Amino acid sequence: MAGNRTFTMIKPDAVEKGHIGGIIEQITASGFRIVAMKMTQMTKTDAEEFYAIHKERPFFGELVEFMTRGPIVAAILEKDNAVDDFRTLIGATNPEDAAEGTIRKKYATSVGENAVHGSDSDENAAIEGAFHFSGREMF
Ligand code: DGT
Repeated sequence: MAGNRTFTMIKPDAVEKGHIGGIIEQITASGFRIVAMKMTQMTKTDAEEFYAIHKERPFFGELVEFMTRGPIVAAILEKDNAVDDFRTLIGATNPEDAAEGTIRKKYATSVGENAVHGSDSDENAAIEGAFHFSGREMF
């Protein structure tokens, strides 16, 4: 049986620093299959829609500014227990709290510039994947 899916973005900070390869290597070495992947840049409208759930938070403007300042790598990943296992692999939102060996521990700078996104539920994984990819781009 195929595993279930999560959605990730390698964020602008990690792309700028040349960490795309290192992060993808760690993701695939951890048993995730890449279902879809592309480099793209979010517009302000895209980021406001993607992060609409955070629009009342004090850091919303900063978050939108950050997520649109350069390209990201968006991907859909497949594995049993994909959402939870991926959140374990990336580590805590704040890299200071992230476990040793996690992607955020290795590559993130701060709670705002935290290198990667990982969906927080199966439902959001499907919504976020569909935000970035058409059915023809999923394999
Ligand atoms: P993710 O995977 O990017 O959705 O992050 P989560 O689920 O680990 O963290 P969440 O949903 O609490 O926050 C979403 C993003 O908002 C987070 O990755 C970075 C940003 N963010 C959260 N707290 C702060 C903050 O205090 N300051 C700034 N500048 N950004 C924040």
